Order: sequence, then structure tokens, then C-alpha cells
Amino acid sequence: MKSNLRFILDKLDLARVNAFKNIVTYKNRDFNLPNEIPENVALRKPTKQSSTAQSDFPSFKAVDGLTHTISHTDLNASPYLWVDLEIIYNIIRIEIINRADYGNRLHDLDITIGPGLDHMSMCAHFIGPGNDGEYLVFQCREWYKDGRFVKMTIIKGPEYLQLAEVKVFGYPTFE
Ligand SMILES: [Ca+2]
Repeated sequence: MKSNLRFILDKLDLARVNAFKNIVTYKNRDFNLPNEIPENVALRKPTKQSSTAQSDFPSFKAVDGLTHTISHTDLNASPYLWVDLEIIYNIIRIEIINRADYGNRLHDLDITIGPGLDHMSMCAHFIGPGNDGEYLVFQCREWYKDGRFVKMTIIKGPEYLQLAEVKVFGYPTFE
């Protein structure tokens, strides 16, 4: 009994390691958080993608709050999708839910953040490839970062960018 339990625990640990092996994450610095829990500030915000494969897969389906709907570009050299949060937020983390199939198309993904699309800087990079339906959590290398736009770009195409959901958690900046 005891050895079976140990085996299960080992498998769980291995699964956890595999799930996070590619994620760049830098944690914890002194920062006085507001009292509220951060919200998903990307939900139903404006989006755009480099192209749209079919009318069933527009970019807004990456932020519609539903995991069974996806955005899906055509085969592009550097396919991208961005979301406009509409105001500047202190971005705490970004969560991406990969498509339930063809998950290995998600790889070499730059996640950039900035006040404008012409002023973007690196938040995190996912080497991948992703697994089907994988739930990925990213923190920016600088732990938190101010930004209005969040952009996902596959930098080693040609590839399709297909996202079930993108969530951005943060607080409005207080200036
Ligand atoms: Ca969706």
C-alpha cells in the first residue's frame, strides 16, 4: 500500500515537472499589493490576430471566457494575437489555455507587454511545445509589469497560433 502511494506521488511530481519545465518564472519582490484579488482584465477586451483561419475562429474567442472556443490564425511566419486591456495595468501574471488538440503547435512563444504596440517588451518566453489543453501560467521576468497591450507571437514559424483562452491578471495602476 505504502509503495503504491509512493509510486502515485512520484508520477504526480513528474507530471508537475513536465507541465512547467519550459516556463520562465521569476518570483517575489517587495511590493505592497492592493487588498483585492487581481481580476482577469483581458476578458472580452478588444483583440486582433495576424490572420484568421476560418470565420469560426476569430481573435476574440481567445478572451471570451470559454475554454471550448478558440482563436486560430492561418499558417504565418510569425503568427500573433494581441489583446488591448484599454487602460494600463500592473500585470501580475498571464495564463494561457492551449487548444485541446494540435497542442504541439504552441511553441517558441514570445509574450510581450507594453503601453502601445510599438513599445512592447519581453515578459516571458515559452519554448514548448505545448500539450493538448495545457494550462500555462507565466509571470513576467520583472515579476510585475505595467502594460495596456499583451501580445503573443510565435517567433519560429511558419505555424498556426491557436488559443483557447488568454487570461491577464492585474491591477489598475494608481497614479
Ligand atoms: Ca475561448
